[in-house]
Amino acid sequence: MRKIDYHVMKRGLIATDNECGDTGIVKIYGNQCFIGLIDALGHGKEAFDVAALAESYLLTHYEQDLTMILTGLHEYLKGTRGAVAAICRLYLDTGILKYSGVGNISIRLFSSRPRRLITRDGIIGYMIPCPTQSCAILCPGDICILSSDGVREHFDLADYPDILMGSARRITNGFIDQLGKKHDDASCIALRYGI
Ligand SMILES: [Mn+2]
Repeated sequence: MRKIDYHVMKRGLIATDNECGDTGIVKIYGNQCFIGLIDALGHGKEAFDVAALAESYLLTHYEQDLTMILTGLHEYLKGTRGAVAAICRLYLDTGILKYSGVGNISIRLFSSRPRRLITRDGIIGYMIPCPTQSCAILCPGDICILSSDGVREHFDLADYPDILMGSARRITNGFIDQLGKKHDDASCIALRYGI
């Protein structure tokens, strides 16, 4: 089983711990690793409350099939302002990464063939398409980054030559610090596979 280095970082628009509408979790169990990043609509206390609800749902259902988790989360968040989320399951022995998501959480792989993993449009708790699951494969050394729309997505790696270097903690810090937008909550999960 290959090792991973990961880190979850969030920064609220309003600088108090209980007012960030973004949240993320990583759970390792057996030879699998579940990763989830949530951005509740808007920001402040109301968004925080929805993000906390979503996080509690993921923490109790992360072993389920990904599409089942999104369907269940959608039901669970009905009546709230809603959220967007991306969830992944990484198989630590093979590098297989299954992923699914609704709304604009970005999932990117930095590897020999950097690419963006596409998820579907919608708002969890309000309206979602029938969730689907896709698959990618990580090779040792590859880095997977999940980020909310509070983190600038379009940038040239040549302008940030160090941003993928060092520990997962350092990488998340770089994404939030150097690419974080000033007018939204920002969050990022970095995972380096096979260290
Ligand atoms: Mn946002």
